[in-house]
Amino acid sequence: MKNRREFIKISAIGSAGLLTATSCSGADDTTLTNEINPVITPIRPLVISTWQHGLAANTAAWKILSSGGSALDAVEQGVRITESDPENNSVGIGGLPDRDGHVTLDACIMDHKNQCGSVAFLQGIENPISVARKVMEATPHVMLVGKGAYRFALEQGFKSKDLLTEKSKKRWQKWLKEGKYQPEVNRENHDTIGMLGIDQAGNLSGACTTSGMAFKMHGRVGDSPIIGAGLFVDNEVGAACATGVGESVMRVAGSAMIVELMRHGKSPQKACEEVVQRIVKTEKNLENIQVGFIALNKLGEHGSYAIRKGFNVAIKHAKEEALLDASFAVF
Ligand code: SD4
Repeated sequence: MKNRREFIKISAIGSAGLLTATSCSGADDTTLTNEINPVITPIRPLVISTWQHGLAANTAAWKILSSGGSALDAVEQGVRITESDPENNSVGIGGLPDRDGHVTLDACIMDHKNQCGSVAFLQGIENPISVARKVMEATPHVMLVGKGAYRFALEQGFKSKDLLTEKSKKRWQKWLKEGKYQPEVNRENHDTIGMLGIDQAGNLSGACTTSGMAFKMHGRVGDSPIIGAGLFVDNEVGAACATGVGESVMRVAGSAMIVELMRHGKSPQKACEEVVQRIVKTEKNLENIQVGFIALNKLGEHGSYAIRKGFNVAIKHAKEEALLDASFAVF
């Protein structure tokens, strides 16, 4: 596994070969400018996603991106892999339940035309990201929640399924004995998948999907389905998404803020750092909180940053496939 310093080194060497990379991928040779390189050729297509499970999700997304498909299709198909993995206990089937034993899912998706769709507090549907996409494409709304979202999913042909696996049920039963029925703020138990992609045409999209904080209060919804908090895409500028304690992300409108900072000239890395620092400055309960962000701009430049050690990011483009350790604000 490469650490960030090694990766930065590779990126710097790699920038000399970008023209080759883009012509291999069939992308056009549009040039854009940024603060470091006066003229650079965008790296695309490219996909970046949160945590180790992002590697498998990126592989699915890459199949679409590398054959000229859209970033929107890529991010949807990518995160579906994680949603459908019963061994992952933070997303889709196998997700840890709330304190009453219900698996409740949150997801959102956003494309390059500023269109977005979201579902929250959805139960019994394995792939909430695809329901979110249907909300975006087949309704005049952005967000459906709870029973309304479930009914809509069934109407759209999604199948109902029990999402509580034996493994997750056992962990919940153990928590009931030890957790005193108190929802826990935590720094470990959150591995949402957020994915950002840029396609050969230079269009950005993003997706974010989670079962939320383990053993949360029934009815609790985090940042992940909230456009602007868990995810934001602006095709003129870039895209960002979040993982970790959703309450902390929502309080700073995290992903929208990162995109705005990029609009005003910050690199994806600097923009992630600034928003994490805002959380660090204002959160009272910092020792129990982990938050990580990833960001991508129109040049294919990306960044990631977390409150504390342990957050990692999966990246894939024509020249590289890697899992990178994100840098962080506090130990
Ligand atoms: C939430 N942000 O529900 C989600 C949890 C998460 O990585 O990101 N896990 O607060």
